Amino acid sequence: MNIKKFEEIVQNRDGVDEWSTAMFLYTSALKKMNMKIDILKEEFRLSYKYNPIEHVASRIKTPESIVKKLRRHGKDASIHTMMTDLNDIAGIRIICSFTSDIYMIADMLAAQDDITVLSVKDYIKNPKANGYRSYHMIVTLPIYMADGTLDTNVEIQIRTIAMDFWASLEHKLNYKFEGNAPAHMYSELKSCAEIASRLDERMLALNNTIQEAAAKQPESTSDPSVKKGISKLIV
Ligand code: 0O2
Repeated sequence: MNIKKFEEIVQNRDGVDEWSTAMFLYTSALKKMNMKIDILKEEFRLSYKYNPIEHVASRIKTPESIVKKLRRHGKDASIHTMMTDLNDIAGIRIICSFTSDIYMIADMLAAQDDITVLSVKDYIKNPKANGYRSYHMIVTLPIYMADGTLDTNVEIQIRTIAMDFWASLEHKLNYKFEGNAPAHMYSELKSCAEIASRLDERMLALNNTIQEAAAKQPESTSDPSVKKGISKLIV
């Protein structure tokens, strides 16, 4: 984010405050990202009869969470530091079926002309000590306003259903115990992370076997009368 340009734009607008303009930018960036993901999903459905994306969730970080994170980083709570120091004010989470889908989606988004990848954290290849796995990208994309263009950051988290299941429970545990849960709960969670990782590997291997078997089968085994009915419907 070009903070000087942002501040200039706000100054030139009578009666519009910094916070509303910042939120407008982040909300617009999320709308653009959601649209891009929707288009990818549609294209997959149309061209490959396959949907690598199970679901998508997006959110704007709450003011409380912004202040807490700035404090954690030893920064003062201001709109200026929020915009220069935090990359996840706008966040989008993409849940995929298989680990291979994660890398495919990440590559497809990174290849889009108006998306610039600022950083990547691959917690799948390098899981966190607590067992957290997910693929994180900080990207920036242009938001065209009436009086200028501002590149706006979005954090994209891409993970499988199993990784998401685990992360939700871990988040719940830390929220409930404010980071001080009994040790046995953390070790149980770590063990669950390993099971989730094995599950992802086995589901991917099984899916690959199914795909290979399907590729060897004759094109369709469906009932000829059903096929005839379909061809009547779709001319
Ligand atoms: P929220 O409430 O989800 O927005 P940081 O290390 O957090 O100071 P950075 O660089 O943003 O700074 O960290 P990172 O590792 O890229 O993590 C960013 C986000 O990933 C977090 O945002 C979480 O959403 C998620 N995340 C990272 N580690 C874990 C984890 O161990 N467990 C779970 N459940 N989620 C994790 P916030 O701001 O922490 O929280």
